[in-house]
Amino acid sequence: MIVYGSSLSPYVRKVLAFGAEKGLELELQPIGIGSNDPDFLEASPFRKMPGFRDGDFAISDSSAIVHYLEAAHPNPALIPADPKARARAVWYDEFADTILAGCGAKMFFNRVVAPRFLGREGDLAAADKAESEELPPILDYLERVVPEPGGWLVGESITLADIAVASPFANLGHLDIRPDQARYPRTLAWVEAVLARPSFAHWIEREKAFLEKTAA
Ligand SMILES: N[C@@H](CCC(=O)N[C@@H](CS)C(=O)NCC(=O)O)C(=O)O
Repeated sequence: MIVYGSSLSPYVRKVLAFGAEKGLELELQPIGIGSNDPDFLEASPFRKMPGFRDGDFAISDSSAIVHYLEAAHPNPALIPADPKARARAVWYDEFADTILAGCGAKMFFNRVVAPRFLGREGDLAAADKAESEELPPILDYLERVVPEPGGWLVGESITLADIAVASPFANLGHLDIRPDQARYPRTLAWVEAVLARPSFAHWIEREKAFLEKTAA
């Protein structure tokens, strides 16, 4: 199975970590923003990463991809079957993809992607505003819902909820932004625990090396 994109995208990283937690072999085919690669375009007609291919089946959108993987490879289950637990996992995935990653993108895109990879200035005022105004209420919310150390967002084991919500924190980490220990102790402990799992750590180490190599 092929994932098209870069693991620097929180959506791509989410799919790669989800696959790794299932013990699946997903091959990352590097694709940059705006790529015209025909195989990527077949999977992702609007050029959003990740694209995905399993033989002659191609699709895009990280959530569509993880639901496909869950249905095709049910064990270990990463999307709960219980109706309420499933709804909560889907909520956290949606929260992560829109609210959290949307806020994180304003920082990561404007401070890293635009100047370093697209050769243009980022909107640093928008990045600063996202950090000072948008991020705190998101972290306040997470601090209320994140479990005691050793726990998971939904149920008794890791699920899509943990994977989706933790993924954008890797981008914040690349910007040296971490939840404040005094104000967000549960969130910090939970983020660090999820991102330290081999399913994430493998990719985050590679990203760090790449970012160091491409630093001005
Ligand atoms: N809802 C999509 C979002 C994908 C997305 O926006 N990916 C960004 C990278 S983080 C992208 O490809 N942007 C390039 C563009 O918009 O042209 C998903 O979950 O996969």
